[in-house]
Amino acid sequence: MLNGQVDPQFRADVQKGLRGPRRAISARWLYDRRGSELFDEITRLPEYYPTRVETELLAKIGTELQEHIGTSGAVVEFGAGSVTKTPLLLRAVRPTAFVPIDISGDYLRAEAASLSGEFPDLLVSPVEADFTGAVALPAAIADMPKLGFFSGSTIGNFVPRSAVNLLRNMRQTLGEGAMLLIAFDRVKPLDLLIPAYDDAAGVTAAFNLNLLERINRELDGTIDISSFAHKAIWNDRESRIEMHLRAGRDMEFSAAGEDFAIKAGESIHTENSHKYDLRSARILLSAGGWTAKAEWSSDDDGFSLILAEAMPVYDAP
Ligand code: AVI
Repeated sequence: MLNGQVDPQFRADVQKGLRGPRRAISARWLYDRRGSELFDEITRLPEYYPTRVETELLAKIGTELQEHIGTSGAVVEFGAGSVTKTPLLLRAVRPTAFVPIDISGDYLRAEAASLSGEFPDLLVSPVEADFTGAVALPAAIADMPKLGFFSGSTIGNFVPRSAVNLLRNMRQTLGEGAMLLIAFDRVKPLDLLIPAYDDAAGVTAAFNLNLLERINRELDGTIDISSFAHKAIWNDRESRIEMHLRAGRDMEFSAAGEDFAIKAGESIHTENSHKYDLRSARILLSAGGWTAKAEWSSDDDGFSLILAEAMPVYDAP
């Protein structure tokens, strides 16, 4: 909902996504207010290692990071940050300015207010925009060296083609010579991966099923949510965890003014979370115009932070 109005893009995505034959709805629609609360809960689950591991890693590499970057530039965060990770980075690199970019003004204002209190000398200048496109940064930071921050391994939620577009747009936003600190979740054994996306308390299931609640609420849907089940599947060929909503019986329902049918066992694909090894992460970065300069990994090599630079582009060889 945008100011009480249904986002027309949500309506269009749901109509197209439910028609089949391959049913899929973009993961961006998982994050309404309830979905964002549930995701917050996910980050605190014992099975969901990425948030915990990235926070530990950031705390550990602070001094080294500062040696690479120096101080006194601007940190530009893609997506409103986390209350723990962002302050860790700001304490390590002590920038002059901090620019969080997010599509949700509410999150941005809350983050800006809390950081201004915590870092009174920091110039906090939020930008309300869709960071997947190129973004105009505030004039006040135009001449400062820039460090982009893209945490959480959110790059994994984009299929490679979109991930490359995103990285290119980040390069355009930050400019040649900028640095980017970006998190990648690594390929790991399935007994760790699957529970991270299908936890014992059922929070990830509720997060996924909330998409159907949202469709019923915002698009006058008649979906029998109790007949759908959350599934987390490892797709080895694509190197990703997929979230699906699987129908437990044949169903007919309407939503967004259209009628749909789904058979028992068929599913709606709702999210991808790609997992990388360091080589493939470097290649992805390089396709997006970024050269990896330094890398830090958790002790079990399950999660990595890569510092990359937007170097002048030379065509091969
Ligand atoms: C936001 N993103 C990095 C999460 C992930 O791990 O892919 C989203 C998520 N989906 C289910 N659990 C977490």
